[in-house]
Amino acid sequence: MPVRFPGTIRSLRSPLARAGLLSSLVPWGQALGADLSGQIQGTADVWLWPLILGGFLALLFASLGIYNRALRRQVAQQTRALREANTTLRSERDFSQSIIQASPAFFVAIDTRHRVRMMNPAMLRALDRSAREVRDRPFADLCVPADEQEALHAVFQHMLRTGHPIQHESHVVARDGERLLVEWHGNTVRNGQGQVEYFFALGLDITERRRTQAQLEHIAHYDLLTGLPNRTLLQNRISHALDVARRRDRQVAILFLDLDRFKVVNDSLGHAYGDELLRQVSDRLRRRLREEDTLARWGGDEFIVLVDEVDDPQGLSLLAEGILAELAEPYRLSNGQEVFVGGSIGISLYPQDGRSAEQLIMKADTAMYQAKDQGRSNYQFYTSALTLAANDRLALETSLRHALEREEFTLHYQPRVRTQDDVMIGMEALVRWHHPDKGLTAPDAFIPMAEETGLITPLGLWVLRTACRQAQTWMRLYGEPIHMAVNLSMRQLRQPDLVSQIDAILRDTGLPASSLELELTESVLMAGDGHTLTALAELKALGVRLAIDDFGTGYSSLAYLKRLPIDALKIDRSFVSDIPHDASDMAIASTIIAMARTLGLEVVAEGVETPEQLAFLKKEGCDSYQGFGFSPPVDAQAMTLWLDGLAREHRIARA
Ligand SMILES: Nc1nc2c(ncn2[C@@H]2O[C@H](COP(=O)(O)OP(=O)(O)OP(=O)(O)O)[C@@H](O)[C@H]2O)c(=O)[nH]1
Ligand SMILES: [Mg+2]
Repeated sequence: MPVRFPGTIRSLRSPLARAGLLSSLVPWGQALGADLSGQIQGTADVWLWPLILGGFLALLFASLGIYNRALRRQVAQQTRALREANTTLRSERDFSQSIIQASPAFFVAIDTRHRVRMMNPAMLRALDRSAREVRDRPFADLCVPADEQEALHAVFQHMLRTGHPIQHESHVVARDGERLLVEWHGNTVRNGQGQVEYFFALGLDITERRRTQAQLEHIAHYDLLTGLPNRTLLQNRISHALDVARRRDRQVAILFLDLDRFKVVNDSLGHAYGDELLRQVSDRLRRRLREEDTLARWGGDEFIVLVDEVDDPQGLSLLAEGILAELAEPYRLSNGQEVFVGGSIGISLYPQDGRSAEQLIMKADTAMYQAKDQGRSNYQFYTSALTLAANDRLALETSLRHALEREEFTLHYQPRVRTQDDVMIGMEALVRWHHPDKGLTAPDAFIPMAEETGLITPLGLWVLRTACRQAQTWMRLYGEPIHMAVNLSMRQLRQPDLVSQIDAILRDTGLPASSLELELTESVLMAGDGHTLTALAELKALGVRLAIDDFGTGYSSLAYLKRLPIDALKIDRSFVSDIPHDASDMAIASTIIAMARTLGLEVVAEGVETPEQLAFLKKEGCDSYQGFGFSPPVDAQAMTLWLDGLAREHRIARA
C-alpha cells in the first residue's frame, strides 16, 4: 500500500531533509507492517499521524529518562565526594588540633582586641594557668612583662597593617613570676572579606638555649678564677678603644701589672691560697678603677688595665701609684693568715708606643720588666722620658708633703693701688715655696699638685693665718687698717668647716673681718652649687669682703653675678697685657669696668705694667690695680720697709 506524505513533509524542499525524515520512519513503518522504503516520494495517509507523534513522544520520554538517570548518578557522586571531603576536613582538623594540643611548643590564638581565644596545654602549663582562666583575658596583662608590652603592641599593629608573618622574642611571666624567654612565630587569620579575624603564634621556649649561649659566651671571654675579662675580650676592647682614639685623636694607655714574688705565696701556702689571693687582688683592683676602664687577667699573676681616655700621662702616674698603694695593703686569707704582696707596673701609650693591641701590650710588658729591674713595687713608662717626668713629679710631691712642716712656704705681698692717685690701698698675699733644691718656686708649679693631693687644705689655712697675722701686725705698727686679699681654692670652699676656721683665725689674730678679702676664681664660682652659695653667704655674714679673681676668663652671666654676695671684680691680666694694641681686649676691659659699676662693685685690674695701660684704665674708671708697673710681690721684710716709708709720708690710705 502506497504511503502518502502530507504536503508539508513533501514540501521539504531539501532532498537530504526528506530522506532523513523518511529513513527515520522506516523502522516504525516496518514495525507496523508497512513498507515505506519505496514510498519516499509518495504521500502519507492520514492514519499515520498519531503513529509519528507517538514515536516522537516515546523518543522524548526515553531521552528524558536517560538524562534523569545520569543526573541522579551525578548528584549521588557529588554527595559522596562532599561527604568524603567533609570527613577528610574533619580528620585534618582533628589532626591539627591534636598536634597543637600535644605540642611541646606554645600556641596561642588572640583576637583583634588582643584577648586570648585559645592557648594550648604546653603554654598553659608553663604559665601555670587553666584554659578557663586565660580565655578572653588580654594577652599582655596575662603574661607579658610591663616593659615589653609596648613592643608587643607594635608587633600586633605591624601584623594588622602588613599581614606579614613575624618573628618576635619576648618574655612571658608565669603565675609564680618565673620569666621565660620565648621566640614567637606569629601570623594572622583573615575572613572572606580579607579582614583580620585573629592572630595566632607559635612560641618556642628558648630560655635554656639563651642561658647556655650566655654561659658559653662568658667562658669564652672571662677568666674562671677571677671573673675578669680574659685575653680575648681584652684584645677586643683594646682594638675598639684604639679605633675610637684614632678617630677622636685621643690617647690610650695599657698598664701591665705583675705581682711581685707571687711564687712565694704558692710555695708556702699552697696553690689554693694562691688562687684566693689572686681573687682578692682582682677585687681590689676593680674597686680602684673607674667603670669605663677595663681590668683583665692576662694570665698567672699578670693583670692588664686598659685606660681608654688619657688626658695626660701625669694622671697615669697617679693611677699607678694608687694601684701599688692599694696592693701593698695586707691581705687576710680564709685561714686567717695575713700576707703581703706588691706589684710592678709597666705602662705603654697609644699612639707614641704602638698602634696595635699587640704592640702596646708588648711594650707595657717590657716596661713592667724594667720596673722589676728597678727593685719591684714601682711603675715605669715604656717611654723613659715619661718615667723621668713621673719620677720628678713623685719627688716634687714627696717634698711638697714635707714643705709645710719644714716651713718652706713663705708669703709675698703685692700692693693694690688706687688708680686715680697711685696711693696703696691694700695688698694681696701670694704664696711662694722655697724648694730645698730648686729655690723659690712660683705657685703655678705646685698649687695644682697641692690641689690634687689635698695638701691645699692645710696649705690654704696656713696662708690665711699667716696673712691675717701679718696684716694685724702692720695695723698695730702703723695704726692704719690694712686691706689684705687672700686666694681661696675650690677645695677649700668645699670644706664644711671653712667658715668656722676663718672665724677662728680672725679671732686668734685680732684682724677685723672687714680687712680680709677672699678671692675666688670665676671658674670656682661657676662650678659651684648650692653649697658654694651658702658658704659665700656665711662668709659675707662674718663681715669679710669677697672678690672674683681672673674675671673674664669664665662665662659668668650677669644674672648669676647679681646673685653672688661679692664686693669686687678683678680683671684678668690677659685683658690688660695687650692694652693699647688689642682693640677687643680693650673693649672687654671697658665692658667689665662698666658692668662692675652697674652692679655697684669695685673693679681691680691685674698685671698692669705700662703707663699706657694705667692711663687707659684710669680713663675707663677702673678703681684700683696691681702689677709690676707699681710693684712686684715683695716679701714681708721689704713690705715693712716700704710701709715704714709710707707711714712717714702719711701715705697709707684707709681701705
Ligand atoms: N695559685 C695560682 N698560681 C698561679 C696561677 N697561674 C700562675 N701561677 C703561679 O704564679 C707564679 C707567677 O710567677 P712569676 O710572676 O714569674 O714570679 P713571681 O714569684 O711572681 O716573681 P716576680 O713576678 O718576678 O716578682 C708562678 O709560680 C705560677 O705557677 C694560678 O692560676 N693560680
Ligand atoms: Mg709575678
